[in-house]
Amino acid sequence: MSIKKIVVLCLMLFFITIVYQIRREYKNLAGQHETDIETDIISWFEADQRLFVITKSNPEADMRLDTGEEYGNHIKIYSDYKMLNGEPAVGSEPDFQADLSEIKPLKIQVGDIDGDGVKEIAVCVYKTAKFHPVPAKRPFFYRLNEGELEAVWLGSRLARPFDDYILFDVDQDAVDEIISIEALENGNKVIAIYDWKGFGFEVKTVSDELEGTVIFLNNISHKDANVLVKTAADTYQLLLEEDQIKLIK
Ligand SMILES: [Ca+2]
Ligand SMILES: [Ca+2]
Repeated sequence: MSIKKIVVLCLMLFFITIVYQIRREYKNLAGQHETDIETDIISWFEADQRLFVITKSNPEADMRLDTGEEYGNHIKIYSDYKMLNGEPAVGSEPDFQADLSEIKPLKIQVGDIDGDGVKEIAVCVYKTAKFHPVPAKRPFFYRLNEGELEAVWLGSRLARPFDDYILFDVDQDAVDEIISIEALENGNKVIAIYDWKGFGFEVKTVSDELEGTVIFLNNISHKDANVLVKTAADTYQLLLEEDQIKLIK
């Protein structure tokens, strides 16, 4: 073996050891603060050098909706975290945490829905509502106010039952819209876009019907530059042209 190869091998070993040590250090730190139970991250979103997560306090617990989606019980915000191989590793104690066990949180997103420059926290929850007494996914919005989680809008529903939604500034006015994938009674899907109107969200536009499964391919854990949607037919970039949704190959 040449000296060059040995040097390369040594460097690789050194790098692997460092990554392993950072991982272990962060895991240990998290463990020290979470009583003695490790936490599992169900959903996370990175914004403004902070990590917003939904965690499950008991990793052994099988917490799933009828849809198969996992839910958690706490939301936590960390400024001390690292990204390792595209996955977050949380460090010391969170800057903020709240117990949302009662409402089964399953997805967290962050965006500025009213354009005041301060980001709101969107949490998809699974619960019954007063005028719709069956468990369903519901879009809840919060803000942090003097260290407290304050409700902005606890929506009982969107226009139709939804599979998923993201926050994205699709019309580039520095305000994030809700973009959702919703189910029609015939089983087909539509993509709907909503604007915040100060008291709730209002439908801005709805796409043509789409057959089969529709999912978002990005904007899941951080803001991306565009919106990619996968349908049974193909993968598309979602654009808004004269308030109409266009899916471009
Ligand atoms: Ca805001
Ligand atoms: Ca916008």
